[in-house]
Amino acid sequence: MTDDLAALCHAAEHDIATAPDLRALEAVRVALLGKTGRLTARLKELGALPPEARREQGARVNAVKEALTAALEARCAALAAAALEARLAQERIDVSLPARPAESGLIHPISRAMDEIAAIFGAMGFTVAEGPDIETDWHNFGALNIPPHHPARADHDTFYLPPEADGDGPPRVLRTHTSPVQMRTMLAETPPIRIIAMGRTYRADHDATHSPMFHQCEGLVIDRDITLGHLKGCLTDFLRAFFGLPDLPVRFRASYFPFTEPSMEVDIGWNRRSGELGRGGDWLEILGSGMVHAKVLANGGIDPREWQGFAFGMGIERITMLKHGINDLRPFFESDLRWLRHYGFSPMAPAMLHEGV
Ligand code: 2U9
Repeated sequence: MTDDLAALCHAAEHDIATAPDLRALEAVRVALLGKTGRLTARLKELGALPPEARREQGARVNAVKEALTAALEARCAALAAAALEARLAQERIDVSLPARPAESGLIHPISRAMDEIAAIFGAMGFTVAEGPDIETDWHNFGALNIPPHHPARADHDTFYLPPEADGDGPPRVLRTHTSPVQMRTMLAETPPIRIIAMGRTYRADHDATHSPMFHQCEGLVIDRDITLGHLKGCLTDFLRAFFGLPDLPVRFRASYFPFTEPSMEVDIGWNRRSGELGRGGDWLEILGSGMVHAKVLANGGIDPREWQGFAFGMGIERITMLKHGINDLRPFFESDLRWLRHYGFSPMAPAMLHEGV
């Protein structure tokens, strides 16, 4: 019996010492000390022995149990430490590796153009003004010298909105240009005023060169003794900075807008055949401008005998397409990731004047 117990202890110590991993060690533990384990069986046998023999044999079996439990614990700790070592060796991190480039979105070319426009006019002392997309008919048309049956209304293909729930509010439209933002600024502030207004505008027009939602940038300068010379210098500087061509030819041509008098359309030099901007011998219309009409100043609460100003307006899609050689308007708003990855701009390289926009 004693030899038998010694043999069991010896064999168990061998099994514990040679268990290759934690799973094998657990199997050894269960085979010894589990419900039907070999040592558990010895402990159960003690009950059948006479008291004297039970005390003696009990002490022996318990000593073996303690020794084996300690051996199991020691082997378990050693195997766990070895497993951790192996994992650490395998999962070692090389902190000297360069960082993986983070997945990043890109800036839409329209947003980029608006950032560039704000940077250029910002350097000339303009601030950016904003206003609502849903406008009153008066702010969008009436105040700008476009009364209800004026022919200019026909060009705007306006989205008219149903009256508000109580039916008492003013007639409303989706703004057809950003001009109401300038009108609101005139009403809210006193001159001198030097602002640009950029954002979404809406016209019920949809084909290869027109989108029902597009973006405009307009500007307004009001001060004492502002002349056509200021207008010409400001827009020439802007166009040369935006297109990155310091000698870009710029031409001013008489035109008509209800809100400016006199009015001028602005052309830039390009080559009609190659599409290249610059001294190409041809002219391309790019924006509209003029001295703010005296009636429009008065509608904005500004005395035209004391203050003068100029205003201008341009389509942002159009100047963006020209700058980057994009020949189709439609993909601007189709959210096609292939197009966006091609024409998008890194958010890590914001539009800054000192780097050249
Ligand atoms: C106020 C006074 C005057 C804004 C102006 C234009 C000329 C113009 C068009 C260019 C292309 C719109 O996107 S487009 O179709 N705009 O030609 N806009 S002057 O004049 C204003 C605006 C507000 C209070």
